[in-house]
Amino acid sequence: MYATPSDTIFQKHHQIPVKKHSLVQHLADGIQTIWKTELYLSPFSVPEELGYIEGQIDGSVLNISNRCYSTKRFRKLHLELAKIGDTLEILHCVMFPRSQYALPIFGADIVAGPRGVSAAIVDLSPVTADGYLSHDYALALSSLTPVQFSECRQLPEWGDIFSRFCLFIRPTDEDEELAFLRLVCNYLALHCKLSNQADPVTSEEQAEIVAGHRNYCQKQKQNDKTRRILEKSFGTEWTIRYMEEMLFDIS
Ligand code: BLA
Repeated sequence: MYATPSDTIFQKHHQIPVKKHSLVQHLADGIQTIWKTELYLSPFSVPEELGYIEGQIDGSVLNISNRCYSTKRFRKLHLELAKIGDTLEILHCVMFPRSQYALPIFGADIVAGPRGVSAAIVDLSPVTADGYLSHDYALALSSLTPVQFSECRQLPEWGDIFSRFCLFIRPTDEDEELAFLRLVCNYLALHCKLSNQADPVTSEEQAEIVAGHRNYCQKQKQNDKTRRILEKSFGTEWTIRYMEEMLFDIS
């Protein structure tokens, strides 16, 4: 399997280590390592009661752990791990830039069930009015070694927020899981490097970026698959609050 896993991430609330799907665990490790290596992390205060959450779904325990940071150019780096009984594991990661910077939104999601990973997605999504990534991002992404996956999945209707570099697949074996892991780490590393060089924009450009962030969050909130899982455990009202305040808050 993959190299140097750490079995202890996100387990401060558990006496017994929780076994994670290896792709989920390795990507969680990889994301945090890159963040710590490439960025200067500051604390981010997670809304009260939303850091670690436990509920019930169809008789199984659902638990969600959130880890957040902020940096000079990102108002919120968010890594969430969710586990539903022994059946479903989810990794959710979004990096929200501060609106003074014309930076794309890094997003990744993995959904792993008993029959393996059903959905693995990564993107650097543009938020400028023209809907395109800047030249430096497009060049850096185009320069990555292309990877072939056997099952590419179709994006839902709300997925028009994603760039042409968005990868949405169902990995069919361990090699493809590893290739996905490497690709996400490459996207993330180049994003951290390019973002470290970004200068603030004018207030006019900032207004456009705020609109782009708003659109990104609105579209993500149309993902009924996410909503349904949360609603089943925690009800409609809580889910609305969680999606608005924790997953896709505007600022
Ligand atoms: C799909 N997201 C899904 C699915 C589930 C979740 C169960 C269906 C899996 C499948 O079709 O095989 C569930 N995802 C969650 C939950 C959380 C979560 C409960 O993050 C959090 C608590 N979703 C994101 C981000 C992206 C994203 C950041 O949160 C992309 C950058 C994408 N998830 C995404 C997409 C789908 C998906 C595009 C497929 C939706 C569809 O096919 O309709």
